[in-house]
Amino acid sequence: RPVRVFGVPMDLGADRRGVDMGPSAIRYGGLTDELESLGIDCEDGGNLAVPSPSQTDPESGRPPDGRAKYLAATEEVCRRLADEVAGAVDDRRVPLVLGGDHSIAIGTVGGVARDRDLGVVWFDAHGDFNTPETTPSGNVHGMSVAAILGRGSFAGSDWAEASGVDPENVAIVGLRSVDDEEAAALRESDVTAFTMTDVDQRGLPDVTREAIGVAADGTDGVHVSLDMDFLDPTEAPGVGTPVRGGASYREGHTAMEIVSRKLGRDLASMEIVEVNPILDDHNRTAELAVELAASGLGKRVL
Ligand code: DIR
Ligand code: MN
Ligand code: MN
Ligand code: MN
Repeated sequence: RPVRVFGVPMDLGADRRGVDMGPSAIRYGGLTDELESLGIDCEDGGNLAVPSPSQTDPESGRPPDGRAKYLAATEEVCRRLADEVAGAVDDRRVPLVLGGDHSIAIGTVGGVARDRDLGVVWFDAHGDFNTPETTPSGNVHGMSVAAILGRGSFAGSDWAEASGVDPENVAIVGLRSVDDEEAAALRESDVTAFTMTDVDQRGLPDVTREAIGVAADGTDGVHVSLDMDFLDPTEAPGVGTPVRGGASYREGHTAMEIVSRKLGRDLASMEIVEVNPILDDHNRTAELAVELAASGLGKRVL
């Protein structure tokens, strides 16, 4: 199926500057050529305009009882991203969104879920399940799953909760760094969470298949959100918040190959985020992102 790529040079949702260069690094890593070589019609929808931190007030949009830096600016970008992504879906193209920090998932999911019941598989070292009330950092990239599900002060916000995604159709894979209150919230929620301990014990293929099953059950499509810190920092050093003990190079490919084989046409959209070229070893992490996008979109060895 044809793809439309969007870059979202967003770094308002994270502490380490530089993740705004992720879309350029991934394009420079050869994304379009790689996908075209698979016979995929790949159109570049360009980059969305994102204000820089110095242009915006970090306190603007802050909820009364919580903390969430740059929330007003993040909301504004996510609304525009949702419109762009919905436009791609209308044109029967699979949106492939390049980050930027993970806050952009709120916009991607908002757009893809507009005309359907969407499930989500979230590959990440982190839960991204904080709310403005529980966040230790104030960074929105650590809140995107909570925002999509309308938790805490995201409840009732038409930009962050409009997806209608059911927590029972959300699965997170790769967890190894979760804040205390965030962990308690995840445990009591209907979200399915697989830690690296689950991966150690059951193996990544088994866990990934179950995660996809959860997201696909009763929905009309699945969004795959890949935070590059899902991978071990030895393979993906260019991320803002690396955590030891992540997926290996082969496990990354295995996860994406299973996404492609098991979901097929039910893959509604894909997103690759948190590539930070400033922290990278040459362009290694972006090049790996390109490889994983190709595997997720159907590349086979034979
Ligand atoms: C941390 C880090 N849990 C926070 N989150 C990250 O700031 O809420 N998510 N890095 O990708
Ligand atoms: Mn994340
Ligand atoms: Mn449903
Ligand atoms: Mn992460």
